[in-house]
Amino acid sequence: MKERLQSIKEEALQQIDEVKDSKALQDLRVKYLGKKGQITEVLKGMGKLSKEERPVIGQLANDIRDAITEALDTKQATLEEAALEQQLKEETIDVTLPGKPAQVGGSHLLMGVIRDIEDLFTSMGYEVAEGPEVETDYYNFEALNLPKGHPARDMQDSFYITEELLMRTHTSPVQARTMNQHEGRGPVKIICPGKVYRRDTDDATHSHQFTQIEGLYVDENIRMSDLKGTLNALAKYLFGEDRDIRLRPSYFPFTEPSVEMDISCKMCGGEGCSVCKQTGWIEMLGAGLVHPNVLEMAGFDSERYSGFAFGMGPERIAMLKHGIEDIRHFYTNDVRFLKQFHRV
Ligand code: 2NL
Repeated sequence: MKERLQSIKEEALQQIDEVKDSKALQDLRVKYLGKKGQITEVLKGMGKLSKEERPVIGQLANDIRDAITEALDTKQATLEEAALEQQLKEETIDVTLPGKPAQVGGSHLLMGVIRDIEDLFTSMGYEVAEGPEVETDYYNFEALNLPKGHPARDMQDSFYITEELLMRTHTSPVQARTMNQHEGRGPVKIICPGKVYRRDTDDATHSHQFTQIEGLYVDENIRMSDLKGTLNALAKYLFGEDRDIRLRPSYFPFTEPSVEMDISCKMCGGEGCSVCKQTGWIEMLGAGLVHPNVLEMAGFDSERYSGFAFGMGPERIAMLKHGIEDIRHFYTNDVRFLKQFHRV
């Protein structure tokens, strides 16, 4: 029995030494130490031994099992280390290779124009006001002196949701709502940027969805000269100190009198070119003094209060500033277009 155990030990150590992978090593562990392993088989025959021999053989069997266990463990550690070494070698990263640049997004050109205009007006004490894009007929039309049947309602073909609800056609309803909240007390000094919707067929100069910024200043003694000074500051801020403005009479249902503002053409210095269509002036926005009906409907005493309002299209501003010739560029979102105007 002694010899049998010794030869098991020698054979096991030999095989463990020769093993090349952990799967084979695991098989050897089962072969020698498992429930049906060779050592166990030998120990089963212990019953036939004499009383004196039993502890000696038992001790030997234990020692041999310990020796085999240790050999197995040592080998396993060696194999694992080699595997790790191999993996590290294969997965070495060349940190000197150039990286793949991450595509970083930026804010949209229109958001840049809107933020710039917000910055100017907040610096002059205005607050930014926002409101719903799905609007009631009342705030979108009625409260702005556009009663049912008014021809200007046809001028702005709208997306109706129900008889009473529609996608707002301008940001003016935000101003009407804000005036209402003031309960007849001035000043109201706000700027309202946002998306608006019209039932137009998209082409180079029309989009069924576009943006607008409107401004409103209601207080005692607000006059045309306040409007003109404000618009002059806006034009110079957006297009440069060397620009002049002029106001032409116009018509809007919610203002009286109404004006349109032109900005002097820089391309030709007033000589006349294709940008200004030979006039030396470029149309930029519409404005006027708030119609007394609009003030009264919003709860303001039109004998005591007056105000000015103006509205402009950020798309138009951006097109003039950057020579963009098709409004659809703002909404087709071709990155080659967008990237040219990325700001942080
Ligand atoms: C344009 C012209 C304009 C207004 C908008 C306004 C709002 C209230 C009262 C009176 Cl609550 N007026 N807004 C006034 C004049 C012109 O927009 O051509 N926008 C692109």
